[in-house]
Amino acid sequence: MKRLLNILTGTLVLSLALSQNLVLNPGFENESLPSLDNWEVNCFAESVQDAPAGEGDWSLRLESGNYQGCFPGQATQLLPELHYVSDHVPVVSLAGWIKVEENIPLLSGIGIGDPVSGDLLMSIPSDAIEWTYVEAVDTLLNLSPGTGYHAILDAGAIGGPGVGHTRFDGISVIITQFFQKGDVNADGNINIIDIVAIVSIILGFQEILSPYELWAGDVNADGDINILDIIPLVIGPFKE
Ligand SMILES: [Ca+2]
Ligand SMILES: [Ca+2]
Ligand SMILES: [Ca+2]
Repeated sequence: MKRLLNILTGTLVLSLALSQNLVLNPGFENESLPSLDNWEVNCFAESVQDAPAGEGDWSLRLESGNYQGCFPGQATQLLPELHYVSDHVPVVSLAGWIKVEENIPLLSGIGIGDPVSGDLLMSIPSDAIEWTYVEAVDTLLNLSPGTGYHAILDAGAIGGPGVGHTRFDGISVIITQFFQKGDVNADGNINIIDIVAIVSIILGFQEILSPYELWAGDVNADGDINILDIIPLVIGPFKE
């Protein structure tokens, strides 16, 4: 019963972060006034009176990085709800509007990652010179313990004396669902079908495994899929 309660509590905590935008001040405005609240800016940024349809009045205007000057040209925001959990992975939708002011290939984009190391979990490049909505969905299998993940808006970079600018608006990071260790077929349940799938992996019937199957089948997270991964599934949910 205690285990069942733990599972229920865990599910409750996880569901609090589901389906809501984890980004604060996603539209760079507050009651129709410009605002850069909640965003950390590395070089130069301002809120300007320009926005795509349905995104209010203001957007973020971010200066590109310059290899000889300020670099990188980024605005970042820590997403505390997005962190490593040993037995779950989140499916994340990242989206937003982007517009590059000058017709220069800056390699602008939005992403999720660690600004300290520069590692990105996912990213969407865009150098469109008209407001363009970009979106990507990914299962984040590579979250690391102790790393703080940020939404990263990147105005790209430029060499020499020039400068570029990229505008951003309506940024969203939404956890659409979680997958659990053991749920090898990713149907939201852990049952006999998953156990059969892990057995067939152990017996070598399935030679090519997706990164998700490798993660979900390694229930005890020791880097290998073997008989030890079946035991927690058999003595866990089925004994309640
Ligand atoms: Ca806006
Ligand atoms: Ca399943
Ligand atoms: Ca294992």
